[in-house]
Amino acid sequence: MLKINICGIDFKNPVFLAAGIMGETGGALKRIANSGAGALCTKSVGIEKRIGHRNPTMIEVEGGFLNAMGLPNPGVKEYIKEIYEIKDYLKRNGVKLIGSIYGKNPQEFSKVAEIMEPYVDLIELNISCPHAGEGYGAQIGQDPNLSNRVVSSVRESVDIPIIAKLTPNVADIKEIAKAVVEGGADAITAINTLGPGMVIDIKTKKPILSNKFGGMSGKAIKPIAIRNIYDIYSVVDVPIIGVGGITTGEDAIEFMLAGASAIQVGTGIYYRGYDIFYKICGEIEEYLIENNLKLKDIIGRAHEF
Ligand code: RRO
Repeated sequence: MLKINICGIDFKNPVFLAAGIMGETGGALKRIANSGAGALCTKSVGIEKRIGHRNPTMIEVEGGFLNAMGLPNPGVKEYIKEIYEIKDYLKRNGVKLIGSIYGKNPQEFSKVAEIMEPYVDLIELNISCPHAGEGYGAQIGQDPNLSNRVVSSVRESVDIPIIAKLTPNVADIKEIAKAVVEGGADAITAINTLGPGMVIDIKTKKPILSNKFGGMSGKAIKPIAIRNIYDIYSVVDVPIIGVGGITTGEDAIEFMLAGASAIQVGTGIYYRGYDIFYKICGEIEEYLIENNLKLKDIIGRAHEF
C-alpha cells in the first residue's frame, strides 16, 4: 500500500532516514534498515576526512535541537567501506541507499559523486548546511547560479538519479528549486536545518555550541518546511522529499498534501525511538484506509484550494 516509485526507483515505503543521523557507520545504517525505513541517507561525506567541531555540537531547545557537527566524516574513500559491508543486506531487504555528499565547488562534488556512485542508488547533494563555513553548504544553496553549476557538473559525472537538498534560509526557494532542476536534478529534498541559531549559557555567559551557532531541527521547524515544500511544488515537476520536524504519520501526510512524494526523519528518532519508521508507516496506512485514499491521491492535494 505504501510502495512508491521516485526517479524510476522502487521504494517499499516513503519513510526515509534523513542525512546526518545514524548514517556514520554501516552498523548504524543497518539498525535503521531493520526499523522499517524505505531508504537510508548517509551522513554527508566529502573528498577529504573532516574531524568536525569540538563538543558541544548539539543542544536541545524548545521544539527541537541546534547542531553544529561541522561535517565530520572520514572522507569518501574510507566511508565507502562502511556501505560496502551492508550493500547486499540492504538489497535483500529492499532498502534503498542515498549517498549524501558535499564539496566546495562543482568539480569537487563531481569527484565525490563518481566515487560514491557504485555503492548507492541515488545521490543527494548537500548544498544546504547552514553552518558549513566559507564556500560550502548553504553558501552554495543560497546562490541559484552556483547551485545550478554544482548540479549540472554532477549530472555530467554520474548516471544514477541526483537529488538537490535545499536550504530554507533563502529569500525565494522557488528560484533555487528552478535553478537545480534546470541543472538536471531528478528530485529535491527540502529542508535542511533552519538558521543558524544560537543558545547562550547565562551562568558562563558563553555560547553553548563550540561553533557558537548551529542549525535548528525538530518539531518547531515543521511549518517552515511545509511552506517551502508547498512553494517548490508550485514551480517544478520533479519529486520532492520532505524533511523537517516529522515525528508522526499525521506530519508525513501534511508534507504529502503540500507536495512531498516521500519524507525523511532525523530528529524524530529522539522523540519516538528507532522504530519511528514502522510507526509512521502504520499511521500513514491507517489514514489512507480510514479516508479510502491512495498515496498518489494526497500528493500536492493542498494546492487545489
Ligand atoms: O554536519 C553538520 O553540522 C550538519 C550538516 Br553537514 C547539515 O547539512 N546540516 C546540519 O544541520 N548539520
